[in-house]
Amino acid sequence: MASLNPLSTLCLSYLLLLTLFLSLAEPAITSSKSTKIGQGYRLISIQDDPNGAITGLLQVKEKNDIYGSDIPLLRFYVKHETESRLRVHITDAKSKRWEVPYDLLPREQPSPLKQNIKRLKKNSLSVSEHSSSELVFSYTSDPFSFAVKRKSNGDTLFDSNSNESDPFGPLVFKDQYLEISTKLPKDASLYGLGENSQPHGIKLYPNDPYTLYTTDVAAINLNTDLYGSHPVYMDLRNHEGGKPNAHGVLLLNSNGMDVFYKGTSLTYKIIGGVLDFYFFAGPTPLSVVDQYTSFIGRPAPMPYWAFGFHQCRWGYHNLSVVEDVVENYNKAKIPLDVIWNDDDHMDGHKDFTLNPVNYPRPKLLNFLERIHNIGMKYIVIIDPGIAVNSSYGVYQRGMANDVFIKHEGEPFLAQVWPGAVYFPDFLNPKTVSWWGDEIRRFHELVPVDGLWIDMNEASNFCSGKCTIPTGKVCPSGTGPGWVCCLDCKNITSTRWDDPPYKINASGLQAPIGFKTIATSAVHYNGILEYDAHSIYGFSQTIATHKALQGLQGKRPFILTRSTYVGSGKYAAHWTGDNQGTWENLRYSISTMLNFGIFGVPMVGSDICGFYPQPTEELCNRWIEVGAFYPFSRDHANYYSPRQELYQWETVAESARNALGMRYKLLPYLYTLNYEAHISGAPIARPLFFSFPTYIECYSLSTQFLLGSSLMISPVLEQGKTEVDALFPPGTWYSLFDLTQVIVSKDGTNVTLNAPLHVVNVHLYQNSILPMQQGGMISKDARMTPFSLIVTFPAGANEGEAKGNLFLDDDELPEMKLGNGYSTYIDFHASVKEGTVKVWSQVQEGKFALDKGWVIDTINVLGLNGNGAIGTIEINGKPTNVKIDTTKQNYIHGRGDGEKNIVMVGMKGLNIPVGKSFAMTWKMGS
Ligand code: MIG
Repeated sequence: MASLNPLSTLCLSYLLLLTLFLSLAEPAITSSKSTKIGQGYRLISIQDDPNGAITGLLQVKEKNDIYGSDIPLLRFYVKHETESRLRVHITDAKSKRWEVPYDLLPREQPSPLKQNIKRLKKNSLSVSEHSSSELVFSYTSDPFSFAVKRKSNGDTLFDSNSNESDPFGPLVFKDQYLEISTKLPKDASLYGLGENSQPHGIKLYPNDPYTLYTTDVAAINLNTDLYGSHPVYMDLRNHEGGKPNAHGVLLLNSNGMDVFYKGTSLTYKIIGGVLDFYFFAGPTPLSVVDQYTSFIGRPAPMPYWAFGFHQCRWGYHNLSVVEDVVENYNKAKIPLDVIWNDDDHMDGHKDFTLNPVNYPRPKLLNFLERIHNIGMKYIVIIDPGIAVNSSYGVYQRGMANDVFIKHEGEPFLAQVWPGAVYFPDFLNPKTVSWWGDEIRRFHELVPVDGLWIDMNEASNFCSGKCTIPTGKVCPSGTGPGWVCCLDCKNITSTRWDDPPYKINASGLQAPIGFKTIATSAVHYNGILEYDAHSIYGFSQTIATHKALQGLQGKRPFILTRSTYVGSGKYAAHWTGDNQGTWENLRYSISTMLNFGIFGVPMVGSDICGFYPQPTEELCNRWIEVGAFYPFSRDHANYYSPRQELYQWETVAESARNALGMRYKLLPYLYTLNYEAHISGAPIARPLFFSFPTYIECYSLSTQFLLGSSLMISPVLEQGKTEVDALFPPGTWYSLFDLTQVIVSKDGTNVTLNAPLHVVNVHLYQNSILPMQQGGMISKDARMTPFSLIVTFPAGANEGEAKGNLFLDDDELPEMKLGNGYSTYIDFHASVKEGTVKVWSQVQEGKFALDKGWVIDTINVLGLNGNGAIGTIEINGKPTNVKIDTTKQNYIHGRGDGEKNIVMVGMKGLNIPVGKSFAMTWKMGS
């Protein structure tokens, strides 16, 4: 134990405290075992609703008092909101219940509850007949249940009907306990339900707990509720002989919940709100995220530099250290776009302040001017807790505007780094204005380029009702600051603090107010923290976005720890306090891929781990993975030794390789951001997004794709210099060495060489990948000439390839075509009987022409031949550019059927990116 670092000791004490707390608490009523709680409801009427929906009334069959008494009459409302989206909303028929606020997540309102409820006896409406929809709704009346089927193949996607033999019961609807289940076929692969570290990988694992409740639990983060809440899953099925089908299911509810996935069923147990289901028809994984994000909000456009590399750490004690870090990156020739400050720049850990000694403003401004001049950016952290300190302007103005969350009429008192704090209530419009004003003031003090919002689950070092102890000053700061020093009493007297059903909070059925805002605290308009807890970070993200957008007139960059359904429209996310272990390196892939499905594609984990200190080898391997995270940032804990990439010579070399490649891929990454923004397509994707029929990749969590065709197969284990990678059927080309070819006939595993500095990246056939020449900073890399890699199936007589490129002025708030500051290009290529064609179709080329961008190099891979080629014509004219034909080598798949293949490379082309071109030539034989 002596070797424990201070933070793990603190975390350990957190655990001990929690265990102690729990052993004193009442034994929990329920376990994870499913029990049938009641007899369910009976349908007593059903009718068409004027707006195209149908509504019905449900009457409870038999009341009981388990977890409170049943709501006697429910109203259900079903509507095909679009051809691919079906909504099923169930609530109390007589009174309004809590729902995710319609202004935070804009959507249709179900028709209002009727004052005079008529009990129609009509019972035979068939709502399934919405002619064009792929989703068919049906129900049973007694007990009430509903099902959703796929019209084209009759597949049942969701079915809440329970039989004697099912491990779940019928619908339960009480004020503080809602339960509903669905049957699932054995071969359904489910993804989503986070945020959760998912030790078993991306595919949901039967009987693993999935508890959704935003929580800061760094130390025990396996299979527990983490920082975000995303009650949505994608279900991918490939019934034997059939085609693969994917659909999505969102239960839009912000209350704490346990979701039990048992392989052939899934049960939600929720402690409040309503049942508001949205079914997304798919049928491909990409169309599911498209339909999902068209509903919850499309992913935010990111500025170009956000795809550069970021360096951060907690414990850059003064500005010279920060300057030194920037300098050392430069010396080590490792690219760096953004330098970050954790709370070290603050005065007494107070938001929006500067420490006058360690971060004197004139010096900081001078530093910022220097880095801004070369295109680098600067971001700092903000926590939601506002120091209770009468001489602190932010606090004074907050009090004057009455912006804080209340408890028994007084601002709710908590403790975070600055000591005693109050939490702003971002559901209050006055708070949103005040917050915007504080951000504006801060921006005048320090011209930051983005904001990092942390601790917004919300995290609190204390629990319960607290007061400031008299005659004692709470320590502020990183060490003892962690321990609660307020005088606090547990609150157990209300049904909000001590609800009848205990979700598996923190993995330990912890009280839901443990180390956060008491759930009996009150927001604007009487909204209870009990209901709004998991949207705290979301509401802060929206307020912060509004402030930055209004302020700079630029595209905001926000990094948030806590997320909810829809956060991706405003912000990027990092996966919080991970550990510097090989397991955590692996988990980072699953979490990243999940967030793509959640509509938050700009995501990454702390590279090399937050704590404890990584080994040198691990840090090498981590940058090889992290260089391909959509959001790529090295970050470390206060108590960790320094872990910037230049700290070890071997890591620096791996970083130059991997980040060097990232910086060449920036135009591709940025185009993927555009795709995400217009269609929800994740930037980093599980392989099944591109290979939905290839069942072998359904649970693959050790490799991933960037876009549709670039596959990363990293080393994730200690001591390994090879990696056993899965290659879905087709031809794959090594991006680091274009002559290395893998032909995977029906899908195969290939053992790849992966010495310490090597990460394997492969480009799939039929692709055109736009790249540039890289550099030390994205601003410079962005102005270098372009190159295209065109890939055909190896040696095919006939083949096609496609790719695209989006370019724009990345400072503009919107990312779109048609504003005069953007260009979009479709690249095409074909080969047929020895004739090769490569061409582009440019939309709105002016922007690219004005920038002077040119294509310098084109490499066409996988062509059948021995090396001789005919004259290359560009736009009908012969060209005399330098042409190389290079023999390509099969490292897998060479066999009788394989032909000799070559790569044709052209250099010095000088083709304007902004103008459509066409080139053609014949392969010799
Ligand atoms: O309780 O600001 O996840 O990235 O370095 C720790 C200090 C508070 C948690 C964040 C971490 C950050 C740290 N913060």
